Amino acid sequence: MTLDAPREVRTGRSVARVYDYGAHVWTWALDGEPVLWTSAGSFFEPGKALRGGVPICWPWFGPGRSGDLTPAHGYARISEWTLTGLVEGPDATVLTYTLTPADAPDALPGEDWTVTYEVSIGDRLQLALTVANQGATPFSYETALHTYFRVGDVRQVVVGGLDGASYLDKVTGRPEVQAGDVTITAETDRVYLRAGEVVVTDPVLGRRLRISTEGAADTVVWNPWIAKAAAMPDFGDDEWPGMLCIEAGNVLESAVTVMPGSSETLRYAVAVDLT
Ligand code: TA6
Repeated sequence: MTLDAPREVRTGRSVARVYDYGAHVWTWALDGEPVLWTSAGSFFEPGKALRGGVPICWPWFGPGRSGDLTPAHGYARISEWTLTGLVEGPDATVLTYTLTPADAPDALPGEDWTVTYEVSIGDRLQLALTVANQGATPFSYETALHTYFRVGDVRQVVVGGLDGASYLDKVTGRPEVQAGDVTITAETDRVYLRAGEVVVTDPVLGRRLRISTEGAADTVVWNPWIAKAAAMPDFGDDEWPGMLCIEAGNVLESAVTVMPGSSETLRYAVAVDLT
């Protein structure tokens, strides 16, 4: 079994491919230059996550707050979403996807929610994930837009915007405080308790990625480095220098609770400046 082909979206300077599976933005290129990273070893099978692009982590992150939930990062990224809208505008094409408990076998009985995901493809990539609770009881979840960026050499990249932010270092398990810009010199897996504008400066590709968010409390920075990359079957051993994840969402203590009749939205936007 393989996946249905992704939708290709072309607008002005942008070309993107989006799978209905996982409502997964797989590629986005600007002026022919890929902005997102994808692994040459990615799986393309129902039930398995795609390795790269923008996986949607929902309704939990990693193994969840209990530490024992599967599938990793929740079931949204391995569920078939329904395309409910496609609007081609002069500057951007907007795809709208929905997911309901009927689409998600792992949803718990009695849950009554609708997840709506708007993907705007243009000179910027703009994502909005809205969770509406139509049920009679509050609904809590974690979420993150787990964006994989293509970089020239992760060892030369500088990530600004997190100076002074507290973070959980998932490699050591220790809480830390960021001093200055973030550079990548080893396996890096950090949940920063800050979200806002983060700027990734890539001297090799000669560009800056400006990431802005709304409705997020956390920023996750991840590069598996050598050993972790080699341990993942869907990640090439030599691919780790070419990628960096800058994720935004609400994870761990920042999990979201949506009251009955309410909704919450996570927004994530990327702009690219040439340096
Ligand atoms: O966001 C970072 C992280 O939680 C890492 O700990 C690593 O597990 C990564 O996500 C990839 O997770 P995945 O389930 O896609 O292999």
